[in-house]
Amino acid sequence: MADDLTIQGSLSYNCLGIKRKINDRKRECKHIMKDVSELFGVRYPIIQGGMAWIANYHLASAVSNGGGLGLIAAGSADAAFVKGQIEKTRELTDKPFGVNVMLMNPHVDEIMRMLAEEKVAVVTTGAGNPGKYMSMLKDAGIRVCPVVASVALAIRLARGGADAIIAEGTEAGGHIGELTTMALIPQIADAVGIPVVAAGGIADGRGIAAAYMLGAKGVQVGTAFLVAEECQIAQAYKDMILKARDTDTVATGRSTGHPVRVLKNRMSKDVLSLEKQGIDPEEFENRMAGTLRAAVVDGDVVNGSVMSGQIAGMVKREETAAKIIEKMFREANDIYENRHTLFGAGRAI
Ligand code: TUI
Repeated sequence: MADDLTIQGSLSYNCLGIKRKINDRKRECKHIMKDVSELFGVRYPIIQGGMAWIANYHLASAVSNGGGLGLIAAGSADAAFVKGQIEKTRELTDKPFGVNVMLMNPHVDEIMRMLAEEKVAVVTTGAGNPGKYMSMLKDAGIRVCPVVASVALAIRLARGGADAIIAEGTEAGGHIGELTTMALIPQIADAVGIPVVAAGGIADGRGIAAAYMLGAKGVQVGTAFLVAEECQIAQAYKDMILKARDTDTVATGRSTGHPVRVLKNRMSKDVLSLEKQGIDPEEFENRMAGTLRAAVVDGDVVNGSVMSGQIAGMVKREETAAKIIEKMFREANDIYENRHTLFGAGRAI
């Protein structure tokens, strides 16, 4: 079975994370989703979602130490805050990690300059077009992986030098696009010549295997990491994720053109009603200000924005980030190895 990632020559790990001594001194992956593992220099082709207010140095370093690519979320913070997070992450891991930059952040220019100076391994972006920062980041040797929700933007950014495209379906939590993961991944995979990472609705091995079948070479996972032991959000937020059912999320903000998926609560009910009444977009933004922080930091899951993907209904256990990753990939490998022909005997009759 070809699924080994050789790390710094003398050791390799098989799909179960078991160390094996080998002679090859090259960094080399042989598994079928190797493009993304190799691109980031990580064992598992998984990126942790860059969740604003949530993805801090604790979570990012835990995911990177667990063999995935941990991300620090810049969210709405300034460059000094993000730089501090980078320094703390570097103290906790010597593995590659990245920073997610939400492009609606008012400090985005200074953050991008700081990231180029710090030469972080990977920058992912969300909620916009990062085209104007591409050459600065690339010149600093940074892997740039924009999150997109459409084929058109994926093509533009691939042409502009992106190293991979994170294609995020509307099942995801937080700021979302319109298309589902199922429809988006194959269309983007067909349209670009760089690796595609699937995001939105993935929380177990079935999701990884499905993403691969749709043309992705890696996955991004957010909601499942909300309940990682190293994720420092308020316990009330975690409990709400653990108790959520399949139909418990809703998208607020569709009327303003910035839809955001959250768990249903009093806040979502109120703002959806205000949207129905035709609330002015600026008033809407004011109404939403501080609601994510309220949920994440204060544990106010009644009046706060409890951002979550649709897959929350399947997230039932608090575990370490490393265990979450290992389990997902063990499941994915089992599915892949045990696959049979999907119909017939493999020959047209
Ligand atoms: O960015 C995210 N998810 C986020 S960011 C965030 S912070 C926030 N807080 C309050 C209100 C709004 C945001 C919470 N969740 N995901 C990545 C993502 N990007 N999903 C979809 C997109 C996207 C959508 C349209 C990217 C580009 C795009 O088109 C832009 C263009 O210019 O064409």
